[in-house]
Amino acid sequence: MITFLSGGTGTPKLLRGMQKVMDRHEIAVIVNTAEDIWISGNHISPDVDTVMYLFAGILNTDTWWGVRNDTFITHDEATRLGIDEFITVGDKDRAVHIARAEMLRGGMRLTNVTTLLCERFGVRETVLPMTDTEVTTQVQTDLGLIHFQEYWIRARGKIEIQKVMRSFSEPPVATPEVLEALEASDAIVIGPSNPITSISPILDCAGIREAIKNKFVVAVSPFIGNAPVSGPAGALMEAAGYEPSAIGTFNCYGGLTDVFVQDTRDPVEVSQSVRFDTLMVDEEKSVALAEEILRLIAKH
Ligand code: GDP
Ligand code: FO1
Repeated sequence: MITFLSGGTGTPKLLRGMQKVMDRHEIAVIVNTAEDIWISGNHISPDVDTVMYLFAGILNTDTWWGVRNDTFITHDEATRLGIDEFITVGDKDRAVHIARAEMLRGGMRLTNVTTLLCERFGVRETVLPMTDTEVTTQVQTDLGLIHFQEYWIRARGKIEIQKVMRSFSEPPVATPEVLEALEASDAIVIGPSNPITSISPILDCAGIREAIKNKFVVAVSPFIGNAPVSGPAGALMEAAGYEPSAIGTFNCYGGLTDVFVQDTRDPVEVSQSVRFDTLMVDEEKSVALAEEILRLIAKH
């Protein structure tokens, strides 16, 4: 089994390829939940949903969030009625958020809620939230301390970030299911996700670093040069005190990485790195990178 650490865009692109070249039951994904947010009484877990929809074959791969061909009737009507839904929620997507919120309010753990939803979508891979504790990434800006989604979606990432913080009711701990998956894995792949808002929240759950310390860990850079392939990783890396590059990413993973994968075009040099085409612009590219990574793991 291989366990992947994932956010909601870069690693899912790699998983799209892995699905085609691995036995799907041999894929486990530990997913970031620090971008989760309650909207209109419902619970959005954007990264969990993206991974789940990908495996269910219904993900909108133009945006890498939401359900393909979804409608926005409820969102439009709620907005007309004066509800401040700054996140555009699709109707089918919302049904998942309603179901999740109901189950959470009923006292279920997010892990069990996710397993149940995955079963209902016919997902064969193992999808595990990093923790059952609610964790929220917040950024310090001139508007004050705001939820990461307020920064990225409402402010369109156009305001300066002074600091990145995480809040929680109690320190997040890796679930038994997460620790079991790591233990049973031949290798761990840290996909090309945002090191600050996707991977660090996973690594910082108590028990995870310890569980992967002696495993074979491959990490893929989400940066080419000084810019991420997409999204706000550059500003977040700088706010967290890291260089916005492959070197900053490597340093952020604090010695956990055995093999570091950089893009062939990346002018930045990282020791211990191997070079592949990591720009997954289509399914074919995702499959090619997945195959290269599997070859690395087989050679180990
Ligand atoms: P988020 O939860 O939506 O922020 O998604 P992730 O954390 O999973 O991924 C965001 C990161 O994916 C960004 O920093 C991008 O640079 C990176 N990314 C997106 N597409 C690609 C790609 O095709 N190749 C590589 N190497 N990185 C990518
Ligand atoms: N991202 C946007 O930029 N705009 C949206 O309106 C938006 C809606 C949305 C709804 C459900 C969902 O699961 C994700 C959604 N996203 C949207 C993605 C968004 O949450 C972020 O891209 C990631 O969390 C960033 O890491």
